[in-house]
Amino acid sequence: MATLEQLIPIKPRPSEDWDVERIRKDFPVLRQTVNGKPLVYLDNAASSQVPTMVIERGAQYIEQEHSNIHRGVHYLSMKATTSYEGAREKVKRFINARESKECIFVRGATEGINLVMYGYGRKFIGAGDEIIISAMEHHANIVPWQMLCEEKNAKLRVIPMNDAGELLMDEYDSLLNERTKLVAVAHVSNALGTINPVKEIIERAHKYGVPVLIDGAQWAPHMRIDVQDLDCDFYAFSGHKMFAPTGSGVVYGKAALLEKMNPFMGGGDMIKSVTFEKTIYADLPNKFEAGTPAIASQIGLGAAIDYLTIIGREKAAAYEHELLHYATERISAIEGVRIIGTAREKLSVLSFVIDDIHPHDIGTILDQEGIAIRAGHHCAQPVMKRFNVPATARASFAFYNTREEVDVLARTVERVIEIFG
Ligand code: 7TS
Repeated sequence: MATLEQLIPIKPRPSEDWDVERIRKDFPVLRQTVNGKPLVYLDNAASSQVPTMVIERGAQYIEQEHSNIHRGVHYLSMKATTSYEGAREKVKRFINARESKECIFVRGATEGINLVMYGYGRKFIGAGDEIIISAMEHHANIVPWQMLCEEKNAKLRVIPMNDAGELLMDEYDSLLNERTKLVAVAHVSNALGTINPVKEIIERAHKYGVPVLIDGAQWAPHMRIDVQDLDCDFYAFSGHKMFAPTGSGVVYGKAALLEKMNPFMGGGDMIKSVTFEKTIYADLPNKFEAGTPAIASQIGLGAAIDYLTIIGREKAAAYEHELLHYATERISAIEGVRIIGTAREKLSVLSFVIDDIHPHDIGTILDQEGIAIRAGHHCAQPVMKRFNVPATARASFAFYNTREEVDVLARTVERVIEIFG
């Protein structure tokens, strides 16, 4: 059993002047009661909530701009195109890409990873080649690579982790070789909360000339992304986990790589010219955006980026860090609770199990008290197997959660133990 000190993520920084009650007013969904109790929303790693500013921007598009982009010469189409491309500019600044054409709009991290698998993997990975992922990947960063390996007769290699849920970097070194053609790892594990040393992972892969895809689905809502500083080759994330509507998301790729990749899907908007003999593809980013995209959602993502900028990402992150620290302290102090994922560097996620109580039962009783957590394998079944549990209960935090909500969670977890004990 780990000591309390080991369970608590390092260095909580002061949250200074974070006015959480004011922030909460920005999120209408939080005002409701569930089963007669105030909603305590702790399922942010699955989907975060949407602030009024983002809702209003989406409504404004639908009320005043709704039209198809890139095609029309008419007023509304031009307005919609400007807003959609404006959102791309915001993404570019948000992740510090060199050029906005490196930011491809997709439905979410899953689609982004699949785009790289189809566009890059199917073209450049062949028989006998190897792809390295980690032991803590979400299925979205496992299954596409397995599909590719099956098709191409390539091999999937997996970086193992220790009992705290930290990658074994020496093992990573021993997996890298001249057959390695791609490394794909999560920035943050959705099941454990571990922050992976992605800069180091990228640097070591680049020594072999191997491109690296980072699955940033759990990092993007919380921390600054700088794709140039990371020097990652691809970076994927989902809008609905970062205060934007579903259907929004981004996969960043270095222009030189995107240029030489195959398109993901064929159709309208991704071509320069089409004859029955030959199609010439459009330039970036359109080459990867076939058909009518989720215009309203991506504009919403742009507004979510604005929102994060206004409230201050650094302050939000510091507050969240402190909250995770507090929650870890409270939950791990309850007798019978075991935290799954005790890495030194963690973000936002607190997974736990209670002896002899199935996480679904924990989730159901918490729901009766208005508390939304996730219970299950979190689309990370290999992680469950590694820790020898069928599932975990997972509370995941955002900057609008409060210490009082953590107290309610802790009290209710104690009640669960009383009921089943
Ligand atoms: N990668 C990671 C690390 C994730 O956490 C998720 C979703 C995905 C990829 C896929 O994102 P999507 O938006 O394309 O679905 N994670 C979770 C979760 O933890 N609970 O529900 C979805």
